[in-house]
Amino acid sequence: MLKVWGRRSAFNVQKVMWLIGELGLEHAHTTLGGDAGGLDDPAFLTMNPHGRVPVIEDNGTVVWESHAILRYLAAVYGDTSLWPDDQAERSWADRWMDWTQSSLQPTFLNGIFWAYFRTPEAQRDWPEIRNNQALSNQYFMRIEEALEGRDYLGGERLGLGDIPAGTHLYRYFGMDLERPALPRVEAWYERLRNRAAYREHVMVPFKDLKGKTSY
Ligand SMILES: N[C@@H](CCC(=O)N[C@@H](CS)C(=O)NCC(=O)O)C(=O)O
Repeated sequence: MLKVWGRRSAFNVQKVMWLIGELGLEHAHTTLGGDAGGLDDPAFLTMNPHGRVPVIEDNGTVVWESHAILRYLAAVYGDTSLWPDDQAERSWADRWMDWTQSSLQPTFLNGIFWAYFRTPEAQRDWPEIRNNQALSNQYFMRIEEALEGRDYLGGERLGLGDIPAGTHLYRYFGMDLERPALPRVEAWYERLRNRAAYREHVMVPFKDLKGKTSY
């Protein structure tokens, strides 16, 4: 059976759990990381020498790095609407995944969620937070534009390209931030919230992480 290691509150784990839920894959989940610790356990480091979650093991194959896991699961268990066989269409999903990991995630998740929400008030670097907020809002405007004429970033149906960016929405809309008008992003978020797997694995309350600077 598919095995997954990670904690439910971890952003990168949520992406993977969301896809596992969408695919309806039977799995065994071991909570690891954060207060549960265990990332420096030698047996775990044998699987992922970086000591980070998520990690999966599937029929003897160990995969770490959330986006590598998403691609592995989509290739093995998904259909072509999730991650198309056509290389041009697939590259559309890949672009949104890679852009999210290299641009949106460092700016929003590290630059706001960590630097603002998870940092005690007295330690906040406001100029840096404001820069990241302006840049994040620009990035969400790029998504707003990309959603013109489509229900999902993937097109008519949920695709792999929706998962990393879509995982941000619960925190982006769940914090007291100034946001530009984003009607298409809000409609996309509404569609995602109508999906049971999104509600179960991404909409994990995060209030207890406020001011918590350690994992
Ligand atoms: N690039 C990696 C990042 C992995 C990562 O940094 N995971 C965090 C959780 S989101 C972690 O393991 N933190 C230590 C902890 O949870 O204790 C990925 O996408 O999987």
